[in-house]
Amino acid sequence: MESSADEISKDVTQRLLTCGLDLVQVFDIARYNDLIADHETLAPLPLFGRRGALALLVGNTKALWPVFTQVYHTDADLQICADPLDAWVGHVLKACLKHIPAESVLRFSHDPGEGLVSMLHLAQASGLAHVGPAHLAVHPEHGTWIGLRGVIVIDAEPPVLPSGSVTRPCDGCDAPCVLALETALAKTSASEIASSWPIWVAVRDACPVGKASRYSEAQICYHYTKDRAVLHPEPSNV
Ligand code: B12
Repeated sequence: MESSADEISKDVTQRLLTCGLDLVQVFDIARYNDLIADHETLAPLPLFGRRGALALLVGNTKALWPVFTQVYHTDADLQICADPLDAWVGHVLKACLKHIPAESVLRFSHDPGEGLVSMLHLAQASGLAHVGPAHLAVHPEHGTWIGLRGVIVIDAEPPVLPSGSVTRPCDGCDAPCVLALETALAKTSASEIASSWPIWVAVRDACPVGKASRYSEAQICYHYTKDRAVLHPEPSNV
């Protein structure tokens, strides 16, 4: 008998939570396919011959950092990876897939080329977050302080969810993030973020939502610069 969306998503959510991947949004992947239908460079995700299919969007808040740095500290293989965070997320999600009792497809935020998925469109389609004017997903509780890691699409019936609109935390906001983004773009090109990251952090800080969810300085520094010096679990870095 086919496992229900509820059973599968509860099990996956629990497994990922212990790995610091504390945002799991259950939805119907048909909503993403509809949203990107007219997009020139994005391809639809599989429906397994169904009208809709169960999907789990996986992300994180600041909860990821202490878990990840602890694992990094004790895992020699991870320490020699080109991108340890992407590698670890890959390991965790692939391990999780083995427990799903149906055919599944996994896509990562860092997948390039033909495998590219738009995490911002996924955030919007799933209802996890609203895409704000500074091209960032804005979560109703955590604001811009979330990472979006991957999506699992499963050959199972999708949940029956209300078709109502996503919570839109940007509605009624005078969008201070736009000025911060324009300031950052005036000073650097987007490809130079690592060398001028504080002015890019200001784009996130400008958002009035989710201030309490701001990442630690070490987590911020790592995400913008990939500086491994901050990958240590000392109390000052978590
Ligand atoms: C490429 C990319 C970038 C490029 C964008 C270049 C461009 N002009 O498109 C650059 C290097 C600038 C960038 C910067 C950053 N990014 Co980025 N990026 C991505 C990535 C890998 C792919 C985006 C993409 O191509 N989408 C598909 C295309 C086809 O969609 P699109 O509709 O055409 O374009 C979207 C984006 O490109 C963006 N966009 C379009 N034009 C511009 C212009 C500028 C200046 C920026 C910043 C963005 C932007 O908004 C569009 C709406 O969805 C995604 C992960 C993913 N797989 O989605 C992360 C992602 C969107 N980035 C993310 C982050 C966090 C950042 C940074 C804060 C740096 C960092 N890693 O910490 C900065 C600053 C962003 C900001 N707004 O302040 C997060 C967003 C989290 C959130 N809360 O929303 C994502 C989801 C990665 C993740 N693991 O979580 N990024």
